[in-house]
Amino acid sequence: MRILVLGGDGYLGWPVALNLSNKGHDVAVLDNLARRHYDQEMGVDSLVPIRQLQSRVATWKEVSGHTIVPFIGDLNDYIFVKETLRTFEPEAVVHFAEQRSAPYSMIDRNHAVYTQVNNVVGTLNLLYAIAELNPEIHLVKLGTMGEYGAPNIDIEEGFIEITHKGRTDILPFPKQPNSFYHLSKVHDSHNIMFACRIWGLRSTDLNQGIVYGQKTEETQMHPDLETRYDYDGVFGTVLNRFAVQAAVGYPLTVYGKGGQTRAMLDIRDTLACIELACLNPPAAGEYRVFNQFTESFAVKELAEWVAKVAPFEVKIESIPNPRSEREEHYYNAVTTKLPELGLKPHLLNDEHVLYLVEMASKYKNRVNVEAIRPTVKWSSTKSDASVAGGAVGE
Ligand code: NAD
Ligand code: USQ
Repeated sequence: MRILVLGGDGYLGWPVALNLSNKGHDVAVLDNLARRHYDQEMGVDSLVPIRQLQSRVATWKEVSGHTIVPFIGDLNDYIFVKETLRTFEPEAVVHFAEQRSAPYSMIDRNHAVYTQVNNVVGTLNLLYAIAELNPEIHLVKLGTMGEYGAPNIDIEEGFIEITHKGRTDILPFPKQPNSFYHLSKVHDSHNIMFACRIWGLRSTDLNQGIVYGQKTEETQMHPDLETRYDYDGVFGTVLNRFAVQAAVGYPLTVYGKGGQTRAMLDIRDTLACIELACLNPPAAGEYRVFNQFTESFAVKELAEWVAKVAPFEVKIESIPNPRSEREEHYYNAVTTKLPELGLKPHLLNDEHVLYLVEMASKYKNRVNVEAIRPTVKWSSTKSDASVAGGAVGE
């Protein structure tokens, strides 16, 4: 298939592009390199060194013989988006290209506005470009399990049958997201569902859980093919952070009680899910939702697991929660559609937790310990994150 990966310079987009290319698909990547600018804004860097996009693509050609075509530009630039689709003529577009950090979106008004404009307008541009140029294109959109929040009932896959005053309908599952970033994904979902209905587009909205890990078959083929790994208080995600904290002897930062339970998956399963979604497109006019995760864990449970398997002493510290979120709650989310399509998950085990800690230890000299502390508080409209002025792109 011809597949365009938006956000193809990022943590997930790059290894997904490599994987699809390795599987024999014709792949192009689009990215405005904003993620590299957020690093500069925050004064941090990926734990694992990464190369420039052009050099990654050149190495991939040398190592595999396959070509990945890079398009550098912004999804918010409609002419550029249309030109890219016109030039590459994809059958599927995999859309990772958004500002994806909840804390970043909560720094202050500038960062909230930037996040929502970047994400919502970028996706809207894409919907218009697909509708105008080729409505047959399958849009595979990265949403998030955080769109649902943590309701006191089971989380269904996108939709729920409701009987109200004797009448029954199947309706979108209620959304209770927990940051302006997560809200941007909800807004996207509504826009995509609407575009499918009015223009007959086809889309799969992948409500993905938190991804952990860094190595994939393809990224291990050459050091220049590595993907990024974030551990700082703004972009680092929970298990990836805990592995780095353990490696540098920083007490694991459990926010509040640590009973926050989240859906999660191994980065290798992200790759598999994306290919499964691309190979099995929905019908014209269909908007479908897959819950893309394999297991759920409470934050405290993850910290205890890291402490148990690390080959050195690890302390766990409950620190005041910088976020406004429930710290103990019911959580049971359904995921059936990706397993039905053939997903064979890599479940978390001691060996993999140990690998994460060992991988972090290998690069521990690159860790900026100052960047580990969470700096963004939900309760304040201003944070003490080290940012000067507005958000990237403003
Ligand atoms: P990332 O920040 O590493 O990658 C996103 C990429 O998109 C970056 O390279 C960035 O430069 C690019 N980008 C952002 N805005 C753009 C724009 N307007 N135009 C062009 N390019 C733009 O993030 P990631 O961790 O790889 O996540 C990718 C997607 O998956 C995001 O949409 C995120 O919400 C979703 N997701 C991620 C996780 C996770 O745990 N990392 C979990 C669930 C969902
Ligand atoms: N947490 C800690 N300690 C830490 C970091 C996080 O206790 O050091 C807690 C948070 O309070 C939260 C949970 O761990 O309850 C998850 O936080 P996270 O930063 O790992 O993940 P989140 O902010 O939800 O965002 C990440 C990605 C985002 C994606 C989302 C999937 O950054 O792009 O959409 O995971 S989901 O969580 O399903 O919404």
